[in-house]
Amino acid sequence: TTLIRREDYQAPAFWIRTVDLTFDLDPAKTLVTAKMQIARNSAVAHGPLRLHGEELNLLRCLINGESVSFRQEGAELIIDNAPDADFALELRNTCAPEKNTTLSGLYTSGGSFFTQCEAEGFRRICYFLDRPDVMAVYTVTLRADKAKYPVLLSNGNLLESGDLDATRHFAKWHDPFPKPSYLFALVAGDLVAREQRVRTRAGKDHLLQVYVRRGDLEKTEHAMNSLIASMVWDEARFKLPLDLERFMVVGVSDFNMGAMENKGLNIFNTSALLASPATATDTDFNRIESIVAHEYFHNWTGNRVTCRDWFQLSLKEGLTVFRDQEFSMDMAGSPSARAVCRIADVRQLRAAQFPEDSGAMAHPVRPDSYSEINNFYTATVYDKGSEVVRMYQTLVGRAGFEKGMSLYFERHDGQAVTCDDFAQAIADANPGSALSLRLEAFKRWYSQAGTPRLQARGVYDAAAQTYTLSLTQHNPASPGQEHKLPQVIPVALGLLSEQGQVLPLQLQGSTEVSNEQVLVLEEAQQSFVFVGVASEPVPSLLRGFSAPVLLDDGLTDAQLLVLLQHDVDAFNRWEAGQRLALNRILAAVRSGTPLQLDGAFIQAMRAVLRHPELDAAFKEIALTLPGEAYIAEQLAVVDPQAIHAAVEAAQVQLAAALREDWITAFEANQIQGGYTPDPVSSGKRALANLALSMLVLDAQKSGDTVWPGRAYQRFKDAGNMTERLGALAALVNAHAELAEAALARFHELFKDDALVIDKWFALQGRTPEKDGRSFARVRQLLQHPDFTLKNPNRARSLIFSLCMFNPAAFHRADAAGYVFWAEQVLALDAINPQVAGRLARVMDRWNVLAEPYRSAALLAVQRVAAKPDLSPDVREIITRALA
Ligand code: DPP
Ligand code: ZN
Repeated sequence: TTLIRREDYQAPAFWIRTVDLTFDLDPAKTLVTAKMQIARNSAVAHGPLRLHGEELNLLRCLINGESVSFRQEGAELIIDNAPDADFALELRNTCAPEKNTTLSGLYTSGGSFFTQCEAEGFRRICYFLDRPDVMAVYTVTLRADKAKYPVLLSNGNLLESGDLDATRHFAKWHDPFPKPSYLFALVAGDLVAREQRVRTRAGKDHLLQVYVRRGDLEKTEHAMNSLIASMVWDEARFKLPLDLERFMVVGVSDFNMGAMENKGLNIFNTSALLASPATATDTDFNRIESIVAHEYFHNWTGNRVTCRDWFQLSLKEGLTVFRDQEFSMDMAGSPSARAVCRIADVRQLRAAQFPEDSGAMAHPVRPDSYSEINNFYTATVYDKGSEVVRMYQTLVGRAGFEKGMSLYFERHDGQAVTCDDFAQAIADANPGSALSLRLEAFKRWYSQAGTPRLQARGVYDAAAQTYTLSLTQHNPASPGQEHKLPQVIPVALGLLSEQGQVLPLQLQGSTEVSNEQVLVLEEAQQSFVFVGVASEPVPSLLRGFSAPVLLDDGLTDAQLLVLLQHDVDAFNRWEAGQRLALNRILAAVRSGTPLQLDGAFIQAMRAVLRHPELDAAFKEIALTLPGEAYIAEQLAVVDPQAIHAAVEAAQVQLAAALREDWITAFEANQIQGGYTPDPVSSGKRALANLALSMLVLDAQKSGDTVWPGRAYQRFKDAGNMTERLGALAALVNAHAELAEAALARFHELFKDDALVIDKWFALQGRTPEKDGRSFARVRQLLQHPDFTLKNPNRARSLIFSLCMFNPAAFHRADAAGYVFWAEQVLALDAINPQVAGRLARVMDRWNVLAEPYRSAALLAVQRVAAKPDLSPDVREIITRALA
């Protein structure tokens, strides 16, 4: 496999101005005719026309209507004698959609046709310059059997449709916006649509459609509402309107990603689209809202302005994740609900991106090289990329950021650009800002991998009434990056008195006094002196998680307790509680002694749970212990069993010590009346579910049968999936006797709903280990008639659940978990390399495992590496793991 390097970028030798595609759709053999208008790029020296093509059967190749000689070399079609003047190229080829299990290119699912072209799927449909800087205007004609495929969709606007003969019909679409090939899409099948006409602020009318299979229509209301809310929000916040008459969203159950932002024709994994109260949880409702928004927002950040090359992926993904996170916060409403959104995003970053950034696959937000771009749709590009965009906003302010966005579109609408172009636009719109003064240093966030360590130490001088805060940063080495330069780290902070009152902030030499400030650390070490500090302060640092770093603030338990009780910043209030828990878990893991929670910690947690003003959603996240992956990040040598044992002990002890409070919390957070997924009710359901799981867990230890019985009753009677799944999970995770009956009943109830059966598999894949039973169950479930590796959602629900989210069941002393992983990676690789590549990532951090896990994990990685015909996807991941 070859390594592609960012520094080797060259503009294309040819431009494709327009493309006219005709599809004769047939599952076994689809005929594709492509007519393109091509122009030489005068900026590039004379050379052959090289088109990408994969697994295609070429039938015809004409230039200006005449046959021309060509060569096929690997996955390229090469025409050596292409004219210097503009010319017409006509190509004809076939492809085999029903044999396409990779779900990249054109494929069939449930008897319909779908496409997925990002990143390089278009070349699996026809020969093309399949790179994002080649933008063409598409006209697409679809021809197919009328009875089997009554709906024929492609990007843009419908020009014409009608019958071809007695059995076949056609539809012709035109997209007026030039676009890269990765945004092409077609759908053909027996689908139905929910429709809504809307008028934008600008007074334009649009038709919104959500297409799904018959029977799923009633599950599209939430997606439609989310789409309308996204439109309204983007116009209000960034003045970005919808630019097409028609905007379509289509659901498909076989899909590699969450969703895809094809111009005017978004294609969604049904898991990110369909919801009803009876079948989807609050988490699903939230996820759908944010993914519908994400894909819609791509229409500007990604489609109108796209990426010059795939190294710039975060240009569109980091920015669009930032936009969907801002949208979700604005939708949440209250300050507390906003904070809960922020906390959830940071938890996700810490669970997935931090480990990535310290493992074999660590890469900068703008990677320097790849061999398979599909491997770089990562937490770093997406979630760290979003944090980088958030830092721009922190440095230039909200209004300044909006000005920067306007300038970005003014300069680059219709272009394929780079992360540098974005940075420059934000900086140029904000001359003299904290960003513009240090733009080059700030851009190290794009070029340096790794999570910077930020150390903060404060010294109070009572006589001088000064407080000196010393900040030190260090970014450990990453693969290929031995030494790193200091990064620009915005540190939002406030000071509290030891009684919890806000202390005003005034930097030495400044006349400005405020309650909160953003310090900008740019050197390896810097000190900041605050004057007029009346008493020894407790610093509240990195408020709202103002930079994606690992903070060591050296605060004592007493100081953390002040923050937990009094900080005005809800994020840091939560963080203080997490730190108290983390310190205790780490102490137990490091000393190898069983965890024993102390009275002060339990009392603090009780105070949160009983607090009269904090809302349920906040209590639930505050009472949830830090994730095992994030705990592992704090340790140089990782013993997953020791971490799990400590977390489990903390859970059991919190369950017992707060039993009466859990009962109160459960009773107090019951919701009467119908289901709505709003933040207040979903917060109450989340807390009630947590309380129930604690009560069932405690009952398992004490032998009490009342709470398992109540959980089973609630499971049976629940009026919505959030409560039903919560009760089921309480029983299953505690290994309660009633769990078996409940699982069987759940399966019987939902056997016809694939997305719910995914939950049934996932719950079992994630069941905390007890005597090897959870692992054994997963092995057994592989044989279940409902299980298949071919459907990515199903494969993820069982296999990824075990390997990625169930460390204690996966990391076994007998190495059976690793053997299982190797088997599944190889089996998946033969079907779907993209999904296999994702599963291969599980071993990114084999190197930091404690023995005996480390040696056993290495053997499993080597076993996969020994397979000669691995996909480039898996080969790259495995090669990096062994580097
Ligand atoms: N579909 C993926 C996303 O929206 C890739 N663009 O992030
Ligand atoms: Zn995206």
